[in-house]
Amino acid sequence: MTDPSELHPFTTLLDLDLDLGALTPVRGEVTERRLADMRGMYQREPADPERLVYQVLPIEVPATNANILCSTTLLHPGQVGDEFHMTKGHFHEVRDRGEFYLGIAGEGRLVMATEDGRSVVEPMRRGTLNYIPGGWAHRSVNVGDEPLVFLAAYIGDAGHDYGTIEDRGFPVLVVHGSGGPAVVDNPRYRSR
Ligand code: S6P
Ligand code: ZN
Repeated sequence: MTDPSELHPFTTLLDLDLDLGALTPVRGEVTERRLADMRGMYQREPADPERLVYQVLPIEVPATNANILCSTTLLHPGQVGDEFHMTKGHFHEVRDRGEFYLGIAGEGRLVMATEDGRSVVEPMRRGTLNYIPGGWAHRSVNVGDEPLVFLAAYIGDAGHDYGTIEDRGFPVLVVHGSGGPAVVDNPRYRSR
């Protein structure tokens, strides 16, 4: 096993522009997700697949249990039909690995679900700390007009299982209702 002390300590200043929701600097490769990367995840097929939905800006350290992995996500505002912009969502490949999100800007909802179909929806905004226990899939949804920005931290070897969500979906959706954001059952959810 590598000696964890070989990784040099560092400080990353999250220089936040509250108007743009932009964060700098980035340590590592930015992941961009467009509607085309999320085929079949929204109820309605989008007309503009090239639309940028979110970026994940990592603070890269080796993905081992000696480390806590961190990233910020910048989820742009918008809708596809009634559904607000959202992340793909995933279980951790190593199911029992936990995570937390610290809200930095914007207004969102964190949709969480277990494999046996239980679901919980929690608020996200500047200053919220969402704790995601192991075994709970998680997806962020931007229900506001500004970018939703949050910092994620999780156990190094967690890994990402996107396939289960691609196959089954989440039990609930967050949609634009007449009285604001509403949580509704997902008609296409495949329970086990
Ligand atoms: C990683 C953590 C986040 C997400 C990011 C994008 O465990 O939950 O950094 O990766 O918010 O979501 P997704 O579902 O596309 O990975
Ligand atoms: Zn995660």
